[in-house]
Amino acid sequence: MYDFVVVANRLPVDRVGERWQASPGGLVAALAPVLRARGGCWVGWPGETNTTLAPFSTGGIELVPVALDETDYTDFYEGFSNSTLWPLYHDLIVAPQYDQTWWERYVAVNERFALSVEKQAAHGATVWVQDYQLQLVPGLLRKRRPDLKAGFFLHIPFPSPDLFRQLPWREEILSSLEACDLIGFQRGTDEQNFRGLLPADASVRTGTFPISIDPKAITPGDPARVREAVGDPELLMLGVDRMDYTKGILQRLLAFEQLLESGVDATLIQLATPSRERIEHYRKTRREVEAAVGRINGRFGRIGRPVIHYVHHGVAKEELGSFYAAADIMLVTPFKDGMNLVAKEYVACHPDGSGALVLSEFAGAAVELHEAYLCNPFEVDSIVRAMHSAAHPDPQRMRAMYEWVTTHDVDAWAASFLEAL
Ligand code: ADQ
Repeated sequence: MYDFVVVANRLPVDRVGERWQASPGGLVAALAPVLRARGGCWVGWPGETNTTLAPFSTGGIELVPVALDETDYTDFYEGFSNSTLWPLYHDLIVAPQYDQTWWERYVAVNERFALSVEKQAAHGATVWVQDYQLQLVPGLLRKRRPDLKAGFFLHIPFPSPDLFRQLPWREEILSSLEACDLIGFQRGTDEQNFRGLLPADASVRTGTFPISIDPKAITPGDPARVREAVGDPELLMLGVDRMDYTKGILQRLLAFEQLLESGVDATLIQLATPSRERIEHYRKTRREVEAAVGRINGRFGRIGRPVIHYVHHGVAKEELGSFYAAADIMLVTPFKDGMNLVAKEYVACHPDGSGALVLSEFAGAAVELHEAYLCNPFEVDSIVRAMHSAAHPDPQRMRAMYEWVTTHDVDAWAASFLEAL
């Protein structure tokens, strides 16, 4: 039995051959010390369907796997989580689908997670539930284990009340979240949107806790090698994203194309990790991005000198630092984003005031990183204007952001949430 339980859709592990290896990430980095100090465990899905595993430990963290079968994956994960909630909470960039069967699976899988937590949690334990896939867990725990203290953190945006009210199962989700001792949001706007759905005298505690990165885990590496590999360009721009329609990758490419049309000599590296590839909207996003990359390279590239270097697979964290450090301009242009850690990782790789960040007003990170070159990703011209400004950056702006990111790291984030809880 544990006094502290973190529950998230995913366990922080990946299978490497026959073994399970801790997968690096800010959340684990922040929570591992807390889990160790408080004798805690992490409940989650190991990332493979039809895999039933006994609890095990890796990297000094106790892990409790929850099994998902193929139907759970399609209806709970791809369906309700990523084709209903994800687009709804990102302000309908694509239309959410409302499907009773998916909802029923979402309920069933949330019950399975809650049951696993109940088994692991000691009397009076603190449970920290992560993200939109598990919004029913707090309500289930409150009913069956009123002794537990439950916190919930939403990593993605919370939509305006009018959008949220579209959801056929809005009452169920709201009443579960209201059972929390504390709900954390990325931005004040998310918190206000949520509170807008509650009666004025509602007693549930909410707060704003912008997530951050572990600056020690991302280091500049070898930027010269990256620049050399792409032909030592005059101006090097970079995009790093999951291939997701929320990230505004196509708009960014169109802005880059416009910049080249205006005679600016620049090269772009776009790293895109494959994501949710069985969902049609994600496949469409990929097709559009790849068509644009091909077209723009066809128009402006020369043999051996493409203007866009595009990679559609994950890049190791150790290597990512070299790309960040090499880039003169980082392009972060999501239509909507809870926070966007890529923006903060880029800043962390520029301690000397070099570089410039073009950042969407609609990323949670814009609240803290207001020294970035802000743009409206729905207006391609706005991205182009920000690119032009960022081509002649004021080093004070990057220094100010570096100072902020390194003093407001993910440890501080976890500590502030847990203290408030
Ligand atoms: P994501 O939507 O996944 O996260 P983000 O915050 O940018 O977005 O985190 C992505 C992470 O994956 C970063 O640490 C980045 O380094 C890594 N990554 C992205 N592309 C990569 C690539 N091509 N190769 C290798 N690594 C790559 C969700 C929300 C965000 C919120 C986070 C954390 O959507 O808004 O900031 O959770 O709360």
